[in-house]
Amino acid sequence: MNALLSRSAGHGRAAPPVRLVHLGLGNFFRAHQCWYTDHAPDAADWGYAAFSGRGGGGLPTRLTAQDGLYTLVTRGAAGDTFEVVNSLARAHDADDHQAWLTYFGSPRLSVVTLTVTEAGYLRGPDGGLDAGRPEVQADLAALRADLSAVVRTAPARLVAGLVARRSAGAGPVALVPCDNVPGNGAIVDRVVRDMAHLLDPALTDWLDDSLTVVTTAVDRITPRPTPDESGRVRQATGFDDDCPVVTEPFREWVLSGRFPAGRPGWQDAGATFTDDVTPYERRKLWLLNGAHSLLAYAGSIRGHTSVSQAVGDATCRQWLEQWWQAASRQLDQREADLAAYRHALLDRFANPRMHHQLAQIGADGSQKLPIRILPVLRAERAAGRMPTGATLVLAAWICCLRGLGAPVSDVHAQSVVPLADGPLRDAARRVLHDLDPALGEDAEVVATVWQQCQELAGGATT
Ligand code: CS2
Repeated sequence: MNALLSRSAGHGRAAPPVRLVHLGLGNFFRAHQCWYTDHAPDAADWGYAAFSGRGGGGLPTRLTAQDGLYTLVTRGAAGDTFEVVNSLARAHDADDHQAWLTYFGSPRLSVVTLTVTEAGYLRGPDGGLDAGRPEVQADLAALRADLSAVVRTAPARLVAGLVARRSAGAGPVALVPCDNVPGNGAIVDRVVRDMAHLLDPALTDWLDDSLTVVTTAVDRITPRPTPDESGRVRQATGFDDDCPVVTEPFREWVLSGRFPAGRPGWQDAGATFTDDVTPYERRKLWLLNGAHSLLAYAGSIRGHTSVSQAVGDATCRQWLEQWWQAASRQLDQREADLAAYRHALLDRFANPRMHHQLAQIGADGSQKLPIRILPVLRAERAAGRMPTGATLVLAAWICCLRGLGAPVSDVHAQSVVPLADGPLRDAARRVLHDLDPALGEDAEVVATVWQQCQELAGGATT
């Protein structure tokens, strides 16, 4: 008979002591930060307590039933490898706020990592915390009444934890955002300080002394697992695992910043520590994520459902090369290094065993395109060029908003879908204007996007 993963049955090792907290317990965290921690030479000293974000979907309960253990399936083009990851000591629901506060109040806690998505930071147009939002107001009111009240937004949860830490005299701590957005450290620093200031301006001095915020670039393609994954794990390992994670062999973690209370030896597990993550971050966001978005929209319009299918289509490949040419012109690395990176990306994308769904990548274009595509488009326009590889991504997104290709799933669907409605040229101008007013006013960009929308719609297979 098969057995559910459990530490007492000898699967995995003893749970390491909790010295790390994570907010945003999901597949990426388990394939990335947990994996690096488990592969550090001092892994036995560093355990994670992870909390689900909004809508945890029962994952903490399933993980707790397995003592925090889970199988990481590393899916190469030639086959799978299976390993039980040991670093997750405790898994908690988002609402388990007392546990959150208790960890923050412990001097053993050294590092808090985060994957809450860009939308989770609740930023307003000036980049700071959008204090006018009802959920921010609700959390502030709750904290003003009771500092240990249950709060729901990421900034409020962090500030509540930091207040508990200050009260307990538990010492300094590092926050390590691992969201796929440029300058994630500065973003978190700003919203945490904004929230803290609104709650109690006197917190600022303590934050100056006791909080460091690290900036990171993260990479590991981790598709949503399919329901048959547990069956494959059982067959290969003999374990019952209710929540395995599937990921690719490649991984990258680049970090910049200070860890005043220590950290695991992540560098010995392959993480890179540097003074400036910007070159890594841009290369990844533009060449990998920009290409992903291109394939998600243009590839789905051509009838494909997965990245590997789309990248096997000569037309998509041609568009991909056009995008990469434009993006590479704006990157500082040596051309040979960029060529090698693109070559490796093609192998990663073409992995036929990954089944990375275009619909998953196409979600939240309103959040992703401004950081993946627009910096390149703006820089190319400023240099007097028309980067058709960049405009095509926007054209394909507009077509999807109009009902072709990948279904729309976007935090801002309510405002953005109506913009894409009506006569095509006006729709294109409105969507571009909403992304960046200067783009909506650039007649050549509007004309190019309009033309590309027509071509895409003409060749659509769905
Ligand atoms: C993808 C990313 O869903 C998406 O938007 O582009 O999740 C991508 O797979 C990761 O950034 C890879 O590290």
